Amino acid sequence: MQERGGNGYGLAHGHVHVDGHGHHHHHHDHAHDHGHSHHGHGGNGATRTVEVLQSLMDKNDRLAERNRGFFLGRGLIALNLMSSPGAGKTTLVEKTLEALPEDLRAAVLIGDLETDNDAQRVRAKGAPVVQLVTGTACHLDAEMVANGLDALELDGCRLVFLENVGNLVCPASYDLGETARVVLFSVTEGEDKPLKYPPAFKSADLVLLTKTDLAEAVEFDREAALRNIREVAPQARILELSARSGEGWDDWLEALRGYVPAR
Ligand SMILES: Nc1nc2c(ncn2[C@@H]2O[C@H](COP(=O)(O)OP(=O)(O)OP(=O)(O)O)[C@@H](O)[C@H]2O)c(=O)[nH]1
Ligand SMILES: [Mg+2]
Repeated sequence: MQERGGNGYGLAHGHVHVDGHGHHHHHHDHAHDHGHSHHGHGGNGATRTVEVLQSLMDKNDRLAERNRGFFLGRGLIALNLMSSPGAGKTTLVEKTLEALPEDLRAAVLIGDLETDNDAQRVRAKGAPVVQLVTGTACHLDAEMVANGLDALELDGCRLVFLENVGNLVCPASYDLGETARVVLFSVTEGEDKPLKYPPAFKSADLVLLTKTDLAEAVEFDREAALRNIREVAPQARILELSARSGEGWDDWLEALRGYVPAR
């Protein structure tokens, strides 16, 4: 286990869990983040907040470029998985690891506010995995990913899944240097969610409509959901799938294969 130090921006969150043995609680100050909540500080305070945020984002973009170079240099495809809590990110990763052919080995970075539950689930599939415990941060950032990559065994891997913190808002603002953004949206969330939480959808390359096996039980209005996704994310490809029934799974694996250039 290693821990990141402060970086001069008061952005000191993010523990890296490599071994899965519990977690340590250190109390950092969290003068970072929550990009949309800095209202009403008044006067100079507000100006200062904007400046700090701007330098934070500049720094993130710089580190994201570095991650992008790292991925490119190693021939790795990095997919940033975003969704609201429980839409099925970890389940998707688990089942994908089971289904991937030998020549598409994958490693996994997982961000959660607390616990390494997800890393344990993925580790059980035999893939290299690092849990990033973000504390109070509602997203992964490029620095956390860089630190996680340092601790990840990537030899022989072609894919890296970056499972973001469950949240459709904050993660969208942070470039991680990923190859593509994959947004999961489950049929149980309500068809209007893309309209209400557009940030993640707006930057998605691929939207996965998940848990289609539950569509009937929740009287899911497929046409309305697809219309809403297309309205907010006209650029995105949409796939419908169920990790439970296996529906749509071939298309997902084919899409993954499509991201990975032949060697
Ligand atoms: N019926 C059904 N349940 C699913 C499917 N995919 C995931 N689930 C269930 O949905 C719940 C949440 O799944 P996770 O994979 O933990 O979701 P997550 O997005 O990783 O959640 P966070 O990391 O907490 O944001 C679990 O109980 C899964 O078994 C699916 O395709 N069908
Ligand atoms: Mg998860």
